[in-house]
Amino acid sequence: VTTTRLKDYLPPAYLVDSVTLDVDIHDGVTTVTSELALRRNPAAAVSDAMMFNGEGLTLRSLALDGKVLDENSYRYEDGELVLSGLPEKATLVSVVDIDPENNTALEGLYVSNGMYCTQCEAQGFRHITFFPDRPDVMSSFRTTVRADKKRYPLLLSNGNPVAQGEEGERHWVTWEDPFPKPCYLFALVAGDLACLEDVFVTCSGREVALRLYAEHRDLDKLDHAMASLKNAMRWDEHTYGCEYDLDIYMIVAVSHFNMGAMENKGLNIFNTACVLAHPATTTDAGFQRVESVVAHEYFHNWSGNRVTCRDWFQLSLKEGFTVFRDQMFSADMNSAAVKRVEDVDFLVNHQFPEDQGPMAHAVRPEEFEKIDNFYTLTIYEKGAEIVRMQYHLLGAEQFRKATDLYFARFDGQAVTCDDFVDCMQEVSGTDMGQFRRWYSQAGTPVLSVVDQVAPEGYRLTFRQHTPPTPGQAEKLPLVIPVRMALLDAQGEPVPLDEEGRREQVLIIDQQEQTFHFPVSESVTPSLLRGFSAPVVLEFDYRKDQLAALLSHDSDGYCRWSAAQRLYFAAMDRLVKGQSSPDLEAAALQPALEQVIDRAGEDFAQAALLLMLPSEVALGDRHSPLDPAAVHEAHQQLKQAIGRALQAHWLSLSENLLATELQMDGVAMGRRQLRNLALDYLAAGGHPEAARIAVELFELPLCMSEELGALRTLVHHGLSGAEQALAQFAQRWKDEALVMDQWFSVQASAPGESTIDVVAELLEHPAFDWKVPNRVRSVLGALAGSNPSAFNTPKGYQLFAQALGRVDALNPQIAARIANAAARLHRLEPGRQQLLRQQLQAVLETASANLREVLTRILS
Ligand code: BAL
Ligand code: ZN
Repeated sequence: VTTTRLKDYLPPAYLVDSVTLDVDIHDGVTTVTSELALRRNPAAAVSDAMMFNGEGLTLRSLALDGKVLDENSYRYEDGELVLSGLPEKATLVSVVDIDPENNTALEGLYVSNGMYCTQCEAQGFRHITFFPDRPDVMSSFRTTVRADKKRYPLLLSNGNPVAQGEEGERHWVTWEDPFPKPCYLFALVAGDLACLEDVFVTCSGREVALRLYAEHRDLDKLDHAMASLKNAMRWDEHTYGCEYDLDIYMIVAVSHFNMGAMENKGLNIFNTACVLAHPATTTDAGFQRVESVVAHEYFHNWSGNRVTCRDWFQLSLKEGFTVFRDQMFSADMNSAAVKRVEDVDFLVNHQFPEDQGPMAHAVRPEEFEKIDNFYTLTIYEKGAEIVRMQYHLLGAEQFRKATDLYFARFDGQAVTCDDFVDCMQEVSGTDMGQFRRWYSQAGTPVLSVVDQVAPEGYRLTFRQHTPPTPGQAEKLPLVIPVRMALLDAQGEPVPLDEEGRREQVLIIDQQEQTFHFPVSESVTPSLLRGFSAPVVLEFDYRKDQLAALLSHDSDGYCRWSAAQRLYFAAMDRLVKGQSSPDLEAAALQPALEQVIDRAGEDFAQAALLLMLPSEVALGDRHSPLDPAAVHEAHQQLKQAIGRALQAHWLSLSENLLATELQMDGVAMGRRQLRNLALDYLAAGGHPEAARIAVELFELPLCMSEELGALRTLVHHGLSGAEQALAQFAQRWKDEALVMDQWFSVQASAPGESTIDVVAELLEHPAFDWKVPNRVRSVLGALAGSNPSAFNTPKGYQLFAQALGRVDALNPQIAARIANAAARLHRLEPGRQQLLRQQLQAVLETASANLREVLTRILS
């Protein structure tokens, strides 16, 4: 195992100014010829030796400046080819054979449903040819793809097509990408695909051909991605002044894909799940995901491709920034308040737990074994929060000046997170020194707040503390912006100072700070508005204060957070046996009724406020964790709320029914609330629930309705569930993405007995260990969102065995799924021991990817 460390970074000895690739695809063997124009790097220490990465390549020949190299003139071992005695400039030609047909790891060049495609980020290019596979080597690429004409009529690569020809039954196309890029942005596709074509006219009047490719049967599922792409292109021009630069923009949908999508220059490759959308087959959440992922990959054209990362420790430079950009885009396209709550919900329920576990790392980590394991929520989501804080600290106008400077100064370069913050600092004149700790310090800060009403006014005292994380025991104070207001008895913000401002941003940059406000009445603090910093906020709210925040606060996040606090407190008491479910539901009822009464203002927001935090999130509050007790408490509260408000759930289930399909935000919000109401109705054991669910299932307007009904039937074991599952499978057997949902609904049904269902699903003829989406739909659902089934002896055993099987095919996916076991150290001793034994058995044969994750979990 080799550990790569940030402190050891050295610039490459040689640069590759240009690459000419020839990829000759034949059944059983693909031959790659590459010609690299090497030049000594003036920014590196003088050396005549250069290292090229190459893995799984069958080397046929190497030639330097036209002279064939014999085996004594280079060293090739452990995936590294080293050449010494290189002149100032040289041309290296290599010829290698590769085997894409048997590439189940899905890195480099591989085959998906008869189509050749690539995934090179982070280190896939080394599986295609010899190359310095590091992001700070940026080259212009000229790529020729050759293949059988009939079977692969479409031959794509980055940039613009510049030549093509035919040779008997074969043909070839040459592509040229004029923008220097690192090899992780290289892409190639050879296949027989359908195309949806459109045109976008950029702000300077250039016409860009937009081409979205998918299998012929999926051509009718590309319209939403196309609309999203055009919206994203326009938005980036308006918001960031970023104009698209090539003549063509292509997206290709691929069924076998490790990630969601990939931003290869001019030729994005997408997991079908993130690009195909049709109301009949895609849920509303799926539509929103397509919109945001299409935008995300498009935005990378500037934040990632034109300006890229110097090394992989800087991954959040492009990912955090680009997630922030896609979040703001989706907020502009939809309801900003709802979007913010959804993003915060995701962060606090998934990234915060990562910070509490063995995989905790800084947004700019110090070291890694396999970089693939660092495509994490911390890099992406926390990274986005750090950019968001800078946006708010500077204000929209200054922030735009800073990003203008960033793009102008570093265009065509590979840079660092510090370079990004430097631009913020330079433009604003603010010292960002302490702020930079957000990049280097791992863990979620806890901000404890107490208030005091004194004769001279109201006081808030803040104390910050970041718990230790693996390898980082000592923590320093961070800069924490706290947007806040003080609400009077009517829920109105009171003036906070002589100028009469009713909202302020307090900057907490020391361990402890107190702020005074000239307020004498009794107030409720509305803190961290808009979730102004990624911290855990502790304040001992009274129940009536939380109810008041939930009812009156104008800030969407604070309303949601108040609801979460109420739910968690109720369930915590149930876990500890301190209360009864009916008492808790009765106490919550008035506040929930207020939300329901106002649901018409924003259905989606109402649904977010009425939804209980997940069982996993509840479990994260209890240590040692007894998942069975947590499951019981969660079920009990849900059932009691189902009973207490059953008249509301019934009327929402019936009255929000639409008669005609609409796909706008309001219609989606209605469906979301309606599905939730139906779920509560079923949880409360209402006799009408099964009838309503079956009716909806029989005649749905769209997949959100159909799947919502199916989920309610299956998760509550209602009569008709078995038949609905059979019917659904029959109806959708040819739609892989819909069948993923069929698998996932069953694997996530709460309760211990689901583990037997999962065992059967893994044996189902439609289950395929080689398709990441299918594997995730069962194993991801089980381990990530079904704690009552997962945390059983059988659950652990099945999980571990499956992990080993996935790992033998696809190490990246195995490692990702293994992260679900990261709560091991929180479990009660009995389960902890069982899970540990199972994981240890897998460790013995684990790939490097899986080993890194398991070793951390088991340490
Ligand atoms: N760069 C990997 C996929 C993404 O974040 O866009
Ligand atoms: Zn990205």
